[in-house]
Amino acid sequence: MKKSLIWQLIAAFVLAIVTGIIFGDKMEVVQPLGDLFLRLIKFIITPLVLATLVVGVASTSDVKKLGRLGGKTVIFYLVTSMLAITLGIVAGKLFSPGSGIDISLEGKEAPEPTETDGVIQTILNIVPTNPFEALASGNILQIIFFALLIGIAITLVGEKAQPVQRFFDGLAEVMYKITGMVMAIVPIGVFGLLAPVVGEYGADVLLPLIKLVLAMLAACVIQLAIVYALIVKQFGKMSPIRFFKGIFPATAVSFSTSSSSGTLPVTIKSAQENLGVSKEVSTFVLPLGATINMDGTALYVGLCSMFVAQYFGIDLSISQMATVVLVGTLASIGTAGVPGAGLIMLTMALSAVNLPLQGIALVGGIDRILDMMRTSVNVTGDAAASVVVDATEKRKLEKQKKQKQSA
Ligand code: DAS
Repeated sequence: MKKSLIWQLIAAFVLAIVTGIIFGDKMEVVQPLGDLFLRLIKFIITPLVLATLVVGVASTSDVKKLGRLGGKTVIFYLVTSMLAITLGIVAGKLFSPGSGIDISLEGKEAPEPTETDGVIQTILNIVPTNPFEALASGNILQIIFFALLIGIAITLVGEKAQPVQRFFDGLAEVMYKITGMVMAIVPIGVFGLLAPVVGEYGADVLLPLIKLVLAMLAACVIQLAIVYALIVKQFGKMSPIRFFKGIFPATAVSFSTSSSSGTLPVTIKSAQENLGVSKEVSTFVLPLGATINMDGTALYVGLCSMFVAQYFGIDLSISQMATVVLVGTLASIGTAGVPGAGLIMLTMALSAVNLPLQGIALVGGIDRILDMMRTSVNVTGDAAASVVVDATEKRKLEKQKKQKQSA
């Protein structure tokens, strides 16, 4: 990645914050720049994920290796999500953001109770009944399922399927090229998305809930600067500085768009070009992560469950907190990486422990700000997973090579 892109992104952030503070909600005039950028990266997602994953799987031609890749990835995601939700609960205990706040719920409607699909239904939902509908609706989990089967079938069919593999090879290269073209306007997109948000959410909106915002910020920083830094260093054998610098474009785009799925093209390109993650690993781990791995959201669900309980003067028992951890982790698997997804997961968690759903109305007013923070953690967590899985695969290959040489 060009060094200039980092500086252009920092400049875009600073300009967005300064102009947002000075001009307030007048900054909505630049919203079309952000919307154009968002449409451009969303346009890339489906063909990029489908083509690159088919090529990745077909080139692996080792179903056992695919199973190993999938197993490592899912275990990584479940462990970091449960860590994150526990961190959120601890932050809620330490900061007590819901105690003593002066906000009235007069006239605020409670949303309808929402329940998780349950483990079986969540897994069944991964199988598309119509793959073309999955492509049209951008259902990433179903696209991944479809791409995996195509890739495996290409390998099993062999020679006759070569034209199909060449088609997806070509499509993958074309989509990488288009992603590179769109990456050139990332700073403009970040500015167009961020400035109107800064202008809209002034101090008057944030101050009443400042303890919650600060608790969320502190917990996100811990998840990023301690959990992920330790993980990439220990298991990814990568310097945390190199990791955070390399993934910065994706962290910046996810912060501005509040969409893990929307950021996916930038995450894939940053992981490959800046972190050296192989195409085979990045095109499998990252699309999967954009949908089922939401550490930031899990952290937010844990923290806000504590916030709501404190606001209503309810003491959550250990078993209720355990329920929040389990429901939050399960809900994150079935929830798409789009803006506001976390609010749905929070509704599920509050329903599961019978906390008043009016609590959603309390945090809904600043959800966009909290969403920006949790989505950045979601995407950075996905990238950390790709670094670790890639490093362990490379170490395994090295070991196999040495064994062959010594044999
Ligand atoms: N915005 C979601 C995402 O894209 C996260 C959330 O809403 O919690 O990951």
